[in-house]
Amino acid sequence: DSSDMKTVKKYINNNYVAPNVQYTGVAKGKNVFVIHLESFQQFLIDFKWDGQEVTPNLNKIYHEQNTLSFDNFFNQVGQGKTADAEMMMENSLFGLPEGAAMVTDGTSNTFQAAPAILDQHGYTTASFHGDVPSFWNRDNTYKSWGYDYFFSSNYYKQKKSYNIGYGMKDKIFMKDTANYIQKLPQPFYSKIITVTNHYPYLLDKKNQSIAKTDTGDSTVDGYVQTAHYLDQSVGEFMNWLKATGLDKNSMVVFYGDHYGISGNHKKAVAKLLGKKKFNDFDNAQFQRVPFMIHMKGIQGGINHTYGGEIDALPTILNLLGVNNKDNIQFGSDLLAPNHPQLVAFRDGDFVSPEFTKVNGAYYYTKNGTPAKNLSKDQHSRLETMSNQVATELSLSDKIITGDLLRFYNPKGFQKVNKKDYNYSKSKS
Ligand code: GP9
Ligand code: MN
Repeated sequence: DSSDMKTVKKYINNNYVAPNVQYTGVAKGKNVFVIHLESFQQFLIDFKWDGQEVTPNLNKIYHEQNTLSFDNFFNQVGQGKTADAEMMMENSLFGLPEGAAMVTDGTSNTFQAAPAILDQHGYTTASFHGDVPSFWNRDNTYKSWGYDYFFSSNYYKQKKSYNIGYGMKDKIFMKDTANYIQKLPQPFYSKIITVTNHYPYLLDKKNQSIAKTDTGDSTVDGYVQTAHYLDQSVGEFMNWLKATGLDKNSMVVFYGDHYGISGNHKKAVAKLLGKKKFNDFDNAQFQRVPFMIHMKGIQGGINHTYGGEIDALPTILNLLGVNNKDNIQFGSDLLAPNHPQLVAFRDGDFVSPEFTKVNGAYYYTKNGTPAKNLSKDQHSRLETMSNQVATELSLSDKIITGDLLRFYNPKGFQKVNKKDYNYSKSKS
């Protein structure tokens, strides 16, 4: 009830981390592209196979001076996979311990999500995805999040040859999406959800331009091929952005939503990475995904701060000059000097620069050796971190399962009225 909301608010206030003021508003009024790189892991960046870079376009963006890149950014999803990533990226709330919150609570709950927040700042908001609108209950959840538009499969030219694996081929999807984007009033906030680099990593012959890997694990070996294709679609999209001049007044955010290769393929991964072993600790470190913010004139570089998807929204809002002090968000600005470098996994494990918790056991993050003979101080720090992770997960769960945001009215925020939104394509 509303007293639970008070408890949450108190916790959020007490743990508020002020953002980096040097970056406040550097992207004020810019268009925003959030490009969802399906199943894309950080290890693919600069990875070579068959004498080729697997993702040359993303590598280039990663290393550019006008890109803020993060190399210790983790996915924090649970069973909800993509849906959990979307929940964290746009609400700074965790997914649930089981199921997908977008499905179980997306329709009825009150949210204070990125689209609704940016709407108050004059933004038009749109999400793009080539799959059916009902997948992950997006067609209902996006209304609760305040998306003005949701362009899903009905809005795209459909042909059998346009699809592979899970849905539309990224290159075709991106091209059609660009046409819609050109018609959006500016400034806009747009989310573009790719899908070709999704298990089982299928690609038609014509689009294959790098060889499969040779681990012998058929679940793994197609991964570089679809990642390479996704990268090409990103390259084409960036060229389009330049050609239209939109690159001059836009900020482009890239993120990987979750792993592409699960912990069930340790042998193959070891071979892929040229390592002797790959254990559960290594798999926890393997949960790094890209997070890159690309914009003309931004002071970029590769930032080593530990963080994750929960931190994306506070980081983006600060760049846009939007104050989030009154919002209920569990992450904080990744550029903040005091950013707490504690990355919660959905099961209560965590990663931090010093310690990693895997299956309840502690390791040194640097070398993966078990953390034994700890000092009193180290011990108490581990306990504090474990408690903090547990507290934040459970408070976030309370918000979602108790629909607590309906009791909370942040200053200047206008409640979303779901009835104002309709994503069905009118048949003409
Ligand atoms: C489908 C897509 C896949 O619409 O977003 O979701 P995932 O299986 O990665 O959670
Ligand atoms: Mn996904």
